[in-house]
Amino acid sequence: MRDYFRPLPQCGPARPADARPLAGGWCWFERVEVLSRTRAPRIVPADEVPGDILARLSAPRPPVAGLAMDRPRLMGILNVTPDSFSDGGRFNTVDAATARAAEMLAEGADLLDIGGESTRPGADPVPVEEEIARTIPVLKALRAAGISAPVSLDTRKARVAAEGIWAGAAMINDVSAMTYDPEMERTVINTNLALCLMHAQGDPKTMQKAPHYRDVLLDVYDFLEEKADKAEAAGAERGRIVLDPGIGFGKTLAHNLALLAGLGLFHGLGCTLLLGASRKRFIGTIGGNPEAPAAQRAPGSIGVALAAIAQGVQIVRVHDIAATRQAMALWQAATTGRWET
Ligand code: HH2
Repeated sequence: MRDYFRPLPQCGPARPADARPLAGGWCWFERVEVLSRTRAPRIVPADEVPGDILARLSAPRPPVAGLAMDRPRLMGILNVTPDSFSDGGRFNTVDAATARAAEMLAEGADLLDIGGESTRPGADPVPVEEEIARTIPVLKALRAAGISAPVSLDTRKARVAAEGIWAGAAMINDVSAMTYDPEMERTVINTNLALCLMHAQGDPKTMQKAPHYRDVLLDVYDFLEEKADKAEAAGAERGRIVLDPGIGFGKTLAHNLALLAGLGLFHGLGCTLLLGASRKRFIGTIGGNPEAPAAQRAPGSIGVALAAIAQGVQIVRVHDIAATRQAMALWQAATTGRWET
């Protein structure tokens, strides 16, 4: 049985000379938790980690969708659907979506993620023509409006991705990690687009019916490693691949928390990391008001985003841009004791 190495991330300025950068970013580490499926965890100095894994843990990540990964980036969620769990029906005309995109960018979003198919628990798949009709006119309208910020297209379908690539998408965000549509790999690999591969157990319709793992953190790690290796073997450079543990996709509250607490582990895969926890159900549950509308989960969502950033996650996918941007600025200033404008 193999060992897994989770760096213990730190962000403060009192940094020992032999500390290593975490993914070349704002965190550093000098100790690592060694995890295994058969033995109790133990903590060791970083220089006991095998050289290839240590190199992956510390190497800077190349820019994603034209954005340098040396600071945390905010991905603004733009669901052009009638039925998304927190904002369905609000932005599903081209004008409303364009206005929302401009608003999120003005509030400090670094990139946008347009989705035309809800993947909330219990959701039905959307026919491909319908998904194209929802998303591509929005992408074109953003460009026509002179909005040049990078846009990610949240789709599991190769034909939607292909249309998005023509319309100027900078990233394809596939929550099925290219397992839903056999044509996806062929469609995206030979482009130079960023490619987000997310872990999900089961499909949206049934994924929350008794999800089960041997060890959720290690199982998700193995899954993402396999998918990243497969994409790389097919021709995608590792620097283009973005990995996401898929909070809420076939996971109980306990599974979500184990992943959130262990996020640093995934840096060992040598890719940029993305996290999407915004307004998800567990935030309402832990926040003490599970029945309140999802739009009231911004404070808890920000708590999770900051916890991810404190573990070196480079991209956080959020609905509430202005509030998250403010929280990030204050987290950074309070952690480093410096304010950089
Ligand atoms: N979550 C959702 C959709 N896409 N993509 C990534 N990479 N990671 C995520 O966690 C993720 C995602 C679900 O959230 P949302 O888009 O807000 O809702 P809906 O699926 O109902 O449209």
